[in-house]
Amino acid sequence: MTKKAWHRLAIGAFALAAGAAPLSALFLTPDPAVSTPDLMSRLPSYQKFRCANCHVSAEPAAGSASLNGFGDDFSKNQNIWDKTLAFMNSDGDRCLNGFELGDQNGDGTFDYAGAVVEHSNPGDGRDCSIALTQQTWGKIKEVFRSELPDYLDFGDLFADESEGDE
Ligand SMILES: [Ca+2]
Ligand SMILES: [Ca+2]
Repeated sequence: MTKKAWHRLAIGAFALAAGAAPLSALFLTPDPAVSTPDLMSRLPSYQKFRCANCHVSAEPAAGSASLNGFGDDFSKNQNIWDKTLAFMNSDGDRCLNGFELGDQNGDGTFDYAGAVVEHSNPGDGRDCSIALTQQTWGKIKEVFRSELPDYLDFGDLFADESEGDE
């Protein structure tokens, strides 16, 4: 090979390397927008809120991929969904993460029959509503009344509300 050919080859190799560098950086950089689908699929359910289960933004990009409380806890838990994470309440509402994602014991299996969909968002403290209306509460008390063992006094159980009932 002539000196000129070597020179051309060197330039070609350099150009190739320079062109490939940004491409490899794209795959090697831990870009949340790239890794999110894989991480998301580790949750027991994610169809409804998708990215918003873990991210502040529903459409996170490189510059706006901040994690919400649940995303933070998930990350601290090595991105593993388990019992520890299921029993935490990352967003501080009235529901544990496991309840919100439909896997209360954190074994990775969705607890309910039918569509595998989140009950609510584990990273949004405003959305977990247990539909406990006055009517539902009445039903619960009815069940307790009928199931109450003899040694328990119903009045003790609902002491704060018994004034109006009697
Ligand atoms: Ca919660
Ligand atoms: Ca929530």
